[in-house]
Amino acid sequence: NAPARDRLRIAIQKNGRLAEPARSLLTACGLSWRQSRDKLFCYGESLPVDLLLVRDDDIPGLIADGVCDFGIVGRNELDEQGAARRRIGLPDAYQALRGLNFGQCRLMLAVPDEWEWTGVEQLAGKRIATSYPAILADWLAARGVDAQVVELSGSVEIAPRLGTADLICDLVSSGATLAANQLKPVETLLESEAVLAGPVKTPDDARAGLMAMLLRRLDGVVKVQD
Ligand code: PRT
Ligand code: ZN
Repeated sequence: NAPARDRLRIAIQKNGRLAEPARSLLTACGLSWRQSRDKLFCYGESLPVDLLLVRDDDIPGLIADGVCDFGIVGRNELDEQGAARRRIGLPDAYQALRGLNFGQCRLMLAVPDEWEWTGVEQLAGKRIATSYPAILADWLAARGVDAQVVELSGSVEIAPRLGTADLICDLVSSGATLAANQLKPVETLLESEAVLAGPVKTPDDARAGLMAMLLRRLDGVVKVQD
C-alpha cells in the first residue's frame, strides 16, 4: 500500500502536443507552481498540488504505481497500456475520469492508396505496423481476423514503403502524414482525446478532498470551453 500523502501529484507531458494545453487547463483550474530549476517537478503554490513533467508513455504507470494521483494523457496511450495489462492478466489500475476537449485524433488503419478496400476480411495474413499492438490485437481478435501485428515505436507510416509491413495502424489528425506516405485511412479503432486519468480507487487520506475539488473545478472549466 502506498504511504499516505497530503499533497496531490499530477503527471503531465513535459514536451509535446499535450504539454501546453494540459498546463493551461490546470492553470485555469486555479493552480500555480513555483518553477523548479530542472522543471521535472513543479511545487504547487496556490494549492498543495504538485506537477510531474514526464514522457506521456510513463503517465499510466505512474498512476498504477501510486506515484501520481492524476495524469493528463491521450486516451490512446491509456487504453493501450490498459489493454496490454489485461492481456497479461493484470488488474485495471487506472481509469479515464474526464474527456478534456483537446488532443483529438483517431487511431486508424491505413492502407496503400492503390488498395481497393473491401473490409476487414482483407486483413487475413497481412502484416500491420503499429505503436498500439494491444489495442490492435484486441480489435483484430474481436473481428476474428488473423493478421500479424508488427510493433514499431515510431515512423510507422514508412513501414509499407520499406516492406516491413503491408499496412499500418496509427494516429491520424489532419491526414496529411498518411497522404504524404501514399496511404489512406480505412477503419477507425479509437476516437481519442486528452483525458484526465486517475486511480481505480481514491486514496483515503487528505488527497481525496483535493481530488474531488479539482474534478469540480475541471468540470466548470471544460464546460465553459465548449
Ligand atoms: O515525448 P513523449 O513520449 O511525451 O511524446 P510523444 O511523441 O509520444 O507524443 P506526442 O506529443 O506526439 O503526442 C501526444 C498525444 O497527442 C498522443 O498520444 C495523442 O493522444 C495526441 N495526438 C493528437 C497526436 C496527434 N494528434 C497526432 N496527429 N499524437 C500524434 N500524432 C501524430 C501521428 O502519430 C502521425 O505521425 O501526428 C501524425 C499525424 O498527423 P496528421 O495531422 O498528419 O494526420
Ligand atoms: Zn510518448
